[in-house]
Amino acid sequence: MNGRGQERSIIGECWNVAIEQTLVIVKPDGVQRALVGEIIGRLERRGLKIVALGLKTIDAELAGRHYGEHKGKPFYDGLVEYIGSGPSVIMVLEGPDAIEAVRSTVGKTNPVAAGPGTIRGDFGMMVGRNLIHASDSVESGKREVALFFGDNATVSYDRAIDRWIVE
Ligand code: D4T
Repeated sequence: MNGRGQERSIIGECWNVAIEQTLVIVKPDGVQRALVGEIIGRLERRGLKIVALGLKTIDAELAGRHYGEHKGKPFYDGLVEYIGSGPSVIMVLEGPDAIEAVRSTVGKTNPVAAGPGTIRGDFGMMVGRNLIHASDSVESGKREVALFFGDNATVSYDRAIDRWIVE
């Protein structure tokens, strides 16, 4: 049993919690507004580990594959134009319950509705300039990591601080 009275089940080095990977994009407005360090810093300080990272302008073909579920919606064309309007910083973050941890740090899709203390709530004003993308489920995380980085492109390594983050 661990300190919370739960059965011990080790997944990686983590008790009872799945170690997940999530795809995060600092969108072109985040890059142009010089918020890359601030945004990555918040996620790193929370405890997430960077396991892949790059800078790239997302072309219409890649945007179409990433945002395929939104094809036909009124905001789709503007979304594709915005996401391709300049370079984005694209990364894979890893950690216990990483999908939920990152989504809660990012805040609601519309920055005006996102709580203070979240990335969108602190830096955004409009849904069409909401600074950051984060995978919304384990399945979409896997699909998006493969879409942007291909298979086996993440780097596996240990950090000395991990034992102070993961029980
Ligand atoms: P992403 O995918 O960018 O992380 O955003 P969310 O996961 O938080 O939200 P989403 O998939 O519902 O929307 C994708 C993307 O479309 C933009 N958008 C959305 C927009 O411009 N107008 C809208 O009305 C909606 C719903 C913002 C995010």
